[in-house]
Amino acid sequence: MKERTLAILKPDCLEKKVQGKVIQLIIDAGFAIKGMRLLQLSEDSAKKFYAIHKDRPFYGELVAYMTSGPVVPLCLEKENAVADFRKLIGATNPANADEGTIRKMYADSIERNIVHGSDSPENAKNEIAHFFNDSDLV
Ligand code: IDP
Ligand code: MG
Repeated sequence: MKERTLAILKPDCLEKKVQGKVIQLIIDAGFAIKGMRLLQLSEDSAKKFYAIHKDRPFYGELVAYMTSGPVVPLCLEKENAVADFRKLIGATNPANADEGTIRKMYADSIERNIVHGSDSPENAKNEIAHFFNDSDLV
């Protein structure tokens, strides 16, 4: 059964100008792009998106990083999309990410790690709704 997940190409991905390469890797891994936007996150929107981390020590820096430049949210679809996308991006800390993963290839640090991926189907639904109306998705 097809499933959807939310990806975000983070500000460092666009700063490094590797968004095209990362999108190609996503397409080559079999994900269909159902929605794609280019936007600047407001502080309020970033805080809301990462509210689950509000008590973590890195929350303030995370919000500052995610609002430091434009981002590209993507709604992706394939079978087992949530788990398979997490596999494609690799561990949060690129130092621990497997060879061939997007974070291993492009990320600099545990914070500046190029890409977001939803961690459960339920969170994916909420995260997709953060950026997309149903009518925006193809
Ligand atoms: P995930 O993106 O792999 O799901 P989470 O634990 O959900 O990782 O953390 C959300 C984001 O917060 C990470 O992608 C990263 O940008 C940042 N982050 C996570 N842990 C740390 C940390 O220990 N220091 C600084 N930033 C962190
Ligand atoms: Mg997470």
